Amino acid sequence: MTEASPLDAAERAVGVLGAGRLPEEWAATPLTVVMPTYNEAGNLPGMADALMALPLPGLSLLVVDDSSPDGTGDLAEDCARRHEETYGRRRMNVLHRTEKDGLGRAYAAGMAKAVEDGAHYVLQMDADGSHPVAKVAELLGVALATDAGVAVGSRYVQGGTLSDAWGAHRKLLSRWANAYAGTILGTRVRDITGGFNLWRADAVRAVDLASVDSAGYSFQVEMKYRALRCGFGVVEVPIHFEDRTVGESKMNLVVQLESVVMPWKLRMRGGPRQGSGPGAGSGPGSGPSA
Ligand SMILES: Nc1nc2c(ncn2[C@@H]2O[C@H](COP(=O)(O)OP(=O)(O)OP(=O)(O)O)[C@@H](O)[C@H]2O)c(=O)[nH]1
Ligand SMILES: [Mg+2]
Repeated sequence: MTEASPLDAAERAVGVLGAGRLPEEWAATPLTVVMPTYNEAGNLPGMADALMALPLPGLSLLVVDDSSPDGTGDLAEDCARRHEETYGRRRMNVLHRTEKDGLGRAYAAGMAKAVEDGAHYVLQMDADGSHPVAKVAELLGVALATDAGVAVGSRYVQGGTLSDAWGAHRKLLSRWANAYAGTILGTRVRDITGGFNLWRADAVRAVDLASVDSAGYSFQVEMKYRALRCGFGVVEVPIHFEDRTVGESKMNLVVQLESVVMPWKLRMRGGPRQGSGPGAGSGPGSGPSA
């Protein structure tokens, strides 16, 4: 695997981005943002508006709602209609699921549908405003410039920052969770637990979503590990991570426990071998360690 620092990759991409806009053909890349929602009525419309306003005509949004009691699913349908009127074409869709089934299952369903429907790239993004909309174009630019299978919006590469609303304890816990999973799995991805990740369609297909084990937050770790095992390049782009200001976290003890156990499960089980993916060995940035 060719090694290059994530910053090199970002710089190259920014070079191509010029004044911060992607070249026209790149901006038109079919990209689907997959956004799982559970009780995000206070956040979703603003997120959808901000995404639609990006200079990325190829971008569409797929909301995956688990029958939120606060009506997020209906609100998302209203947004989709409004945007259809504004842009003269359907740019937003909603996948309605019958019950709360975990963030991992919601992402798996949404990502599978996005690729099935023809997306060349799929972006995982939370609805709570933690992930910066302003970084979407850069992630796409970096992925296209570097041929990485996965571009991670990273809190833990140089230039990445965390919300000041996070106290020292929470910051430490997040760093520890990354070091824990990374060490057990032997990867050098700095933000392996992060949830703001851009996937190339062939990498999504290669990881085989139907067989992913994680129901909750360990989905992020399991997916990146699978991509590395398939030989895809993973590159990290620094982001600022904001704390949610509206709505409530869905983190609970069950999903936290799953995150503790999952790295051991993955390590024992192994997974698809490196070199089996079409992007094998070609990606710069943080690859699997030897
Ligand atoms: N469809 C669906 N979405 C979910 C589920 N659990 C969480 N989400 C969504 O996944 C995203 C992340 O959830 P959060 O509760 O913000 O989790 P987090 O970001 O790890 O935790 P905080 O830092 O406390 O916000 C949000 O958009 C949630 O609405 C679920 O079971 N089903
Ligand atoms: Mg959150």
